[in-house]
Amino acid sequence: MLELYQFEMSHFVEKVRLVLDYKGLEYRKIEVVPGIGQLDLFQKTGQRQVPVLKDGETMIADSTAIVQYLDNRYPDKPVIPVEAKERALCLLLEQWADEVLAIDARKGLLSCISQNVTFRTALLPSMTPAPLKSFLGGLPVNLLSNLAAPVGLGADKIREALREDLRHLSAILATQPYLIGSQPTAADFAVAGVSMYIKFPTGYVNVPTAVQGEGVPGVADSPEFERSFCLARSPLCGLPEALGWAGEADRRGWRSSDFDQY
Ligand SMILES: N[C@@H](CCC(=O)N[C@@H](CS)C(=O)NCC(=O)O)C(=O)O
Repeated sequence: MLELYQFEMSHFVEKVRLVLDYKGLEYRKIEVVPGIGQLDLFQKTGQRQVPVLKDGETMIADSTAIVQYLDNRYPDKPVIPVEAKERALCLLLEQWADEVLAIDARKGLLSCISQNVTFRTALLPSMTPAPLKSFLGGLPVNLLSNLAAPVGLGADKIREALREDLRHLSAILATQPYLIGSQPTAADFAVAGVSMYIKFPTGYVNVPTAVQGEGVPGVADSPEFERSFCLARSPLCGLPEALGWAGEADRRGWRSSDFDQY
């Protein structure tokens, strides 16, 4: 069986899980212990980041390389278009998702962590000692925000960058169910995966209950993005029944009202 070396909360891992689920491939998740587990990964692959996919004797690092490997090795339900223009658009959007949206989303999460006690404590690893948890929870918001601002983590700037990202996605999705057209592609899975940090889904992966449905203020809770955000974050949900994905949509907490338009 395929093995996915992962961190449950990694948004690049999420991109790969979505593709594996969409293709209906069985896989076993192997949770990597930060630090020591990454040394093991380094010995196996020459790099220390997740995701890494193991297929028999083959090990592939990097979410984009993994998605390409999966499409070549398991061509049913392809996610990278064959037609030249669609393929180019798909790969460009995937790259934008990985290198722009993912960074904005990560900054958004950091700004939530610095501003919100619930985020700060809920996202700490479960084995974090209680005294450290309460120390971090008690740090004043102003102090953390001031520390974050010089490295481009000002909450207003991040919120505006994310809103702009979502507006671009909404404009594309206003006239078609998926980013490249009528079928989901690697671009949709990349956007869906990496935007996990903008708004944490409900009933989905092992997200702590305290942050489920929560996210970057002014983005995750904005009525303006209620619908576009759902499409941007979870493009797969566009036509779950047609894709035989009704059960998957339930598991992931997507509401049927999200799909009314289709
Ligand atoms: N370009 C890589 C990025 C992977 C990445 O940034 N992984 C993070 C988790 S989201 C990681 O392993 N961080 C641990 C580290 O850098 O030591 C991909 O697309 O897979």
